[in-house]
This record gives sequence, C-alpha cells and structure tokens, in this order.
Amino acid sequence: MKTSAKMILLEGAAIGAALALYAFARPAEGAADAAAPADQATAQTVSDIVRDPADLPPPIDRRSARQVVVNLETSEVLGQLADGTTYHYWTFNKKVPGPFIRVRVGDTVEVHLTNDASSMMMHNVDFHAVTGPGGGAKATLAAPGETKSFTFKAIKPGIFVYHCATPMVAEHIANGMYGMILVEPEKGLPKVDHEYYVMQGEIYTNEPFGSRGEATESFEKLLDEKPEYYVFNGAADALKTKKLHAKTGETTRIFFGVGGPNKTSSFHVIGEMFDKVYPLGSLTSKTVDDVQTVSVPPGGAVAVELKTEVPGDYILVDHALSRMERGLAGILEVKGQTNPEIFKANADIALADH
Ligand SMILES: [Cu+2]
Repeated sequence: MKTSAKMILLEGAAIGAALALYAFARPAEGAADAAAPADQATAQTVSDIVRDPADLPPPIDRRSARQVVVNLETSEVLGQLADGTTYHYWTFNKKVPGPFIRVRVGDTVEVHLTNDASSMMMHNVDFHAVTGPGGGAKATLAAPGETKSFTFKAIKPGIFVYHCATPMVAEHIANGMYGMILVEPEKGLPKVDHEYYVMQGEIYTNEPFGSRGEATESFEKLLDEKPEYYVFNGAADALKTKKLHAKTGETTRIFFGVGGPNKTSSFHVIGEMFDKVYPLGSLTSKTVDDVQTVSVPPGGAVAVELKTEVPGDYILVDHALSRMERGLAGILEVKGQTNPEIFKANADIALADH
C-alpha cells in the first residue's frame, strides 16, 4: 500500500513536471550560458524571413518512386515582422514557412534535422504526411548542435503541413515553425502556368500591433488565442511586396496552408473565383469547382487553381477581414490585355437632368 501510494505520488510528480514542461517551454539545458549579451543581441542583423511565394520545387517528372533526402535546419533568427518591427523567429531553414518539400507517392523519404548550435531551444519536426509515431517528432527531437534523422514511406498522396512539435507546441508554431510537404500522386498534378506557396500564421506579441522596435512573445495572448499579427509567409503584408504574378489567360495554382497555430482561414482572392479546389488538401477526392472562399483549418492545407482573365491586382485575404488590418494581405498581380467583355469600368453616369 505504502509503496504503491509512493509510486502514485512519484508518477503524479512526473506527470506534473511533464505538464509544466509542456506548458512553459524552456531553453534547452546548458543553452542559457550560450545566450548572447544584450549589447550583442541589439547588434544582431535583421533577417528577411519571408519565404518568396514562388520558392517551391517544380513538378516531379519521374514515373517511379525513389529515395529522397530532406535536410532541415532549425534556426532562431531576428526577422523583420513589419515596417519598423522585428521579432525573434524560430524557423526551418531561416524562412517562414519552411521549405516546400515535394515528393511522389511511394517515395522513401530520409529526413535529417539539424538544430543549429546557436539555438536556445530544442526543436523537431512532425510531418502530417508520415504514418508513424508523432509524425517523426520523437525521432527528430534535437538539442542545439544535434542532428537527428528518420525515414518514412510516403504512402498517401496529398498536401500536408509539417511543424515543430516540441512543447509548448503552439509556441514553436506561432514563432514560425511550419511548412508544407506535397506528396504527388503517381501521375502528378495537371500542368498549370504558375505554382505558388502561401501559408498563414499568427504572431502573439506583448506590444500592440504596429509598435516599433523588437516585439516580444506573449504567452498570455497565445493561450488566449488573441494574436496581434496575422501573416502570410511570415511577416505583416509581406506578399504585397513579394507578389504572386500571372498573365491574363494563364492558370495559377496556389498551395495554401495554415500553420496557425490556432485560427482557421477563410481563404479568398478578391476579384476572382477558384475554378478548382482540392478540398482539405486531398488529391484523391473529386475537386470542387467555382468556389469563392475556402475554409482551411490550422494544420490543414488546400490547393486552389484560378485562371486569370482580367489584368489588375487581386488581393489574397482571409475573409475574416479584421485580420487584414493586422497584416494579412497579399497581391496576385495580373498583367495583360484588358478584357472589356468580362470586366470594364463604365464612364460616370450623368445625374438625371430635372
Ligand atoms: Cu521548435
């Protein structure tokens, strides 16, 4: 009785400790000594952490499966969050989102994850394309300076999210640790003129939206799910500068995912309809045609295709439009001949003469 009570107490304490670790992420053991002094921190260069939406590999043209090696490096970098505002991001390969990984169904994927020696935190990766414990999270949990590896077979085609899954998971994701992996079906996807890679996330800062200087993370706002910033590809209004481009008559495919960690996106392009949607990121279900807005949950993804008919700027938004005021907007710039049969602005109509 005594022993079992003691064991329960010990187990309880262990669970408590685990929960505490889960609730409050701490720097990796021994890493605190490596912390840069404040004066060095202020001298730190500010990185452009924004992933260009055109930065993704081309379609896979091989017809057979093979072994693929994926190298990920987790790095903590000071990045530009908004005009005049920086933020200490945690990243895969120094950009948000992490690299777009493209494999084919049946491929055997060998993942190497290196946690940069300068990191303060432990990191890992959980791929939603993996069938296996934690999506690879446990196998890749790496302390600063360590490299971990695992191998998986991509048995299902689809568009999948990956993310860091180190406690507090929501914190690691909010700080920028998410990306997408496309597992192409055997015959690939239909050919299009352009492909783009866009992911939505939230950033929780102590300082109100728009404050200048280095913004710091707020646990309270994270747990309350009240972000100050909403971002496409890592930073406020980033894709207004790093635009998506197309010409009239061309078809554009956007791989769109939500890192989150918390908010569902009502993804919409102002002035367009999606001709084709691969709902929920499924590439084996029927596509859905002629859609205005598509709902994408955190940890979820979709592909949409649109043919652009009329030149102009088309704005990518989450149709929960208050978020546009907190940094969530991008531009698809369409060039080409005007197309008055489909759209034209009419001359002002004179007021009726009384
Ligand atoms: Cu992490």
